[in-house]
Amino acid sequence: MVDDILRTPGAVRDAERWTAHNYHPLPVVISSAEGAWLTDVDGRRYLDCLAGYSALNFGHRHPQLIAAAHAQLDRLTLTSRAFIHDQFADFCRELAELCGKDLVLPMNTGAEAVETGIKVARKWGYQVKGVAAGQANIVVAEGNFHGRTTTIVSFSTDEDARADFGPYTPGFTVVPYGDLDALAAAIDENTVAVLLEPIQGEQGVVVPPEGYLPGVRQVCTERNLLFIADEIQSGLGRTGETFACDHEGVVPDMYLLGKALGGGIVPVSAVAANADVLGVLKPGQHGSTFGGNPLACAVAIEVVRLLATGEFQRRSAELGERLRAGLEGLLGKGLVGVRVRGLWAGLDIDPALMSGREACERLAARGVLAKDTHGSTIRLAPPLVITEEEIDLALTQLAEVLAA
Ligand code: IF1
Repeated sequence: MVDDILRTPGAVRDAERWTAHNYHPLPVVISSAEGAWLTDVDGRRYLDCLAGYSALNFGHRHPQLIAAAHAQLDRLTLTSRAFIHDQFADFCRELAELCGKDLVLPMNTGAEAVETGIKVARKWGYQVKGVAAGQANIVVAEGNFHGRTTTIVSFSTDEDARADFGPYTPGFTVVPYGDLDALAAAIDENTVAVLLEPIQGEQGVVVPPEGYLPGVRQVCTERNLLFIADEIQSGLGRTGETFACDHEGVVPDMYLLGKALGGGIVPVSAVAANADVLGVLKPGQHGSTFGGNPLACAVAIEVVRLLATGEFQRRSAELGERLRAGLEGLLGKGLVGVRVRGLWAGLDIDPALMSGREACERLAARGVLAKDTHGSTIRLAPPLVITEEEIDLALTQLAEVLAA
């Protein structure tokens, strides 16, 4: 069983020898991948039900994305933003149009998009809303995950992510997720924004109560503050819509995007917002060496075009219902909780049975790769190219792990 997947002790031990232990990976050493399938150094194949934490929504090495990368690699890879390049305007325009926003600010990692959103919201607060200098605060949710920088972990409620990284950045108010009254009560004259995941990923795919997101939208409009939606994991087709906010027809003031925007090939993130918000930034006030580079733009343009057809959103919605039916059929057979939105599921395993980690080790031994979040909760997030048969395979293996 689990020992079988330890047949690559050399490669696993070598990896652990030379790196900081900020992860506890499964002892699986991948060497190639295509679509929803990974192959390890011994030729064993695994169905990928993590998809790089939703960075691989289009599967491993999607032909259209790889072709765009190859073509750009043979032409131009980096200029810095000191100059313009011929992929830049198309990327920014097509992404802005996908978001229904005036402007896009390209960065690289999700955390950089979140940091950009925080900085822009604060500057907007001082220059547009008229908040007293240095007094801006942002309302965030318990159970949030927005990245690993010292400012972002300053408002984390996860001690593993936060402990011993102080002194912490002030200016954040934490409220219970899904509680609109608590959120409204936390707003004061210095509040410039509300920053939320429309669905909390790392917390275990926690979907807020119906009406919560529309309520947040209304409160932000009424109280003149920015609704910042972190769609870095929930966006770009994962939940069966382009954005998770779309499920309730909510349009945030800022979309924070990342992960799948880079097609699983290069880190690409972005902030999309209207000119009255992103317009507060003047030359020299924000940036990054690689943000909006030619290779990133060439790949991300194709990602936006894949999404523009609606095909991946439809697949996620339709196949998500098959996933939901299968998982709900396991309630009482080892699962005590199931939350599904499109091809994104949080499963609470009966803690008396096993931990999430143990379940993932047993799934790996059966050729299915997934990742636990906390305790006995695991997240399933396969590439949106997965087929019905592959979903059934994952469900069968899960049922057998739970029954064993
Ligand atoms: C890890 C999970 C964690 C994110 C949301 C911003 C970011 C993330 C909603 C930052 C990143 C990644 C980070 C990675 C594991 C994974 C993750 F939720 F997806 F499972 F950690 F909670 N907003 N999530 O989910 O984006 O800077 O990483 O590009 O740090 O272990 P990033």
